[in-house]
Amino acid sequence: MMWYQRGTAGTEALRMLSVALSIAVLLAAEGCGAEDTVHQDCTINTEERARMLGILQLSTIDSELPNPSVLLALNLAGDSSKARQYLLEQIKETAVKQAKDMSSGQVALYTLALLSSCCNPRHVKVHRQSVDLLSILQEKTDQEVAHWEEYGIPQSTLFSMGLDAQALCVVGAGGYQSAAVILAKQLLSSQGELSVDEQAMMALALVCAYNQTKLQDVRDLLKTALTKVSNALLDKQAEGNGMIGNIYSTGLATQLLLAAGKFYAPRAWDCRQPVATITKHHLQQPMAVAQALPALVGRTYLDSASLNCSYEASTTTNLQLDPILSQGMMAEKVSTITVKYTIINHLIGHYFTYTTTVSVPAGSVLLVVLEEAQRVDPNFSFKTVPTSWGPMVVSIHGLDASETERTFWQFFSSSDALEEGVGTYKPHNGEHILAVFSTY
Ligand code: B12
Repeated sequence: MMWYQRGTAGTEALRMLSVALSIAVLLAAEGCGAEDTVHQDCTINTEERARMLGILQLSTIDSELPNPSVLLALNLAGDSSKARQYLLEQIKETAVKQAKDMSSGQVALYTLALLSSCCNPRHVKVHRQSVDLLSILQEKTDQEVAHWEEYGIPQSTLFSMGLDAQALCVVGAGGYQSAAVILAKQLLSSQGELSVDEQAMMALALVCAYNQTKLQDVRDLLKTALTKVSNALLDKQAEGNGMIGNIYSTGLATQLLLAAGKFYAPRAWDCRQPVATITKHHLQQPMAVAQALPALVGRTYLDSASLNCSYEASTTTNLQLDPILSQGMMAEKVSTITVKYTIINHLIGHYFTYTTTVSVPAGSVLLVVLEEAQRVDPNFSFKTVPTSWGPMVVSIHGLDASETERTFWQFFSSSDALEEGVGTYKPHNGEHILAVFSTY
């Protein structure tokens, strides 16, 4: 039985040929490298690719948790460094030990990361222990669907459900159709309320599902949703001069526009615009780089199962850290800034509002402000958990965020919601930061 299929091939014959070739390569090799054709006009230059790969490679040593999005990006960008190999081993070990306790979206990312490394997710084996990641993913996706049917919301996030359906579809496993139909209906009924990131990940799943399904009414539904979303993202690109949503969602939206060409045809897409926008920004955060890089090399998550896996001699990339950033950090050390910080709960239980003003070294990230506030006044006590995007604040003043209640601590600069977390956002002198207990 075929355990995976290419999701984006143009014709049936080409798809079958591609599947056959990929399986042959898979049987012959354990590693990977990618050599298919990509949109040459819309790919980043060699220097920027090397800089981004360097950040990802370095993150494999730095991070506490192995990050499947990083492995996926390294593979889609054709990296064959030792760092990639080291991360692959860590991903396999973590999958075997922890997959059952992960969220559905995490299992989906592990599946895509392993697929793109030409490892069979049905049988991940490390030190005589093994795990069937696909069965776990199928079970967790069924739970997401059941939760949706009962409460009208996913157990985790729509973004994760998009990843679940993508992984199951790309692998050719089935069991993603109900999720795809839910995602399509949701995109049609409330596309405007969803973030660009969510729309892109949900719609990418639909592209794969559309290419695999023969049921005419399902195809019609998926086509309508994909036409709506891809056109909406093209409109956003035009409004934002290349930016689709914000800088962190532009890469994911570009993936969708790469994969969904036939759904907005004959409308033209200037793919150079978002690529130039992201390149100009010189992303630094490993997770931001990991989500942006696939589109910048002309690939999407749907290509995970069709990479040409063959080990070449290991290549290492010289890490080029942004000189402006390091100079800036040195200059900023000399002075201090003052930041006003307010915490508000007007949502549940005993309402509270506390405000303080703290001084921290200029150039400090927001986390330092929170730590200083907590040090001088225990009312500002807080807790964080490590995530793929860095530390996430999960509790302030003893009030915990809850996935079941769908509550979280939302951060603002005056009235504007922050677009980065406490581990990377750098407040300026005189800024007013607010943490507001909110729902999503
Ligand atoms: C769903 C979502 C949320 C949900 C998470 C709900 C949940 N428990 O599942 C909620 C609403 C809580 C949320 C909050 C925030 N988010 Co958010 N979120 C997302 C989104 C759309 C999908 C994440 C996901 O499901 N991933 C799939 C799963 C399988 O992967 P995962 O690693 O397990 O995902 C976890 C982390 O992503 C974490 N998380 C979610 N958002 C953030 C943000 C930060 C800064 C951190 C450290 C962690 C984190 O929660 C996920 C589930 O546990 C992403 C989009 C994206 N491009 O990744 C944005 C995204 C990650 N979020 C973002 C931001 C800015 C925030 C906030 C800082 C917004 C704010 N102004 O307060 C807050 C976090 C504040 C805090 N308390 O520290 C940015 C991060 C950009 C950056 N460079 O740091 C993203 C990329 C959106 C964007 N394009 O701007 N988010």
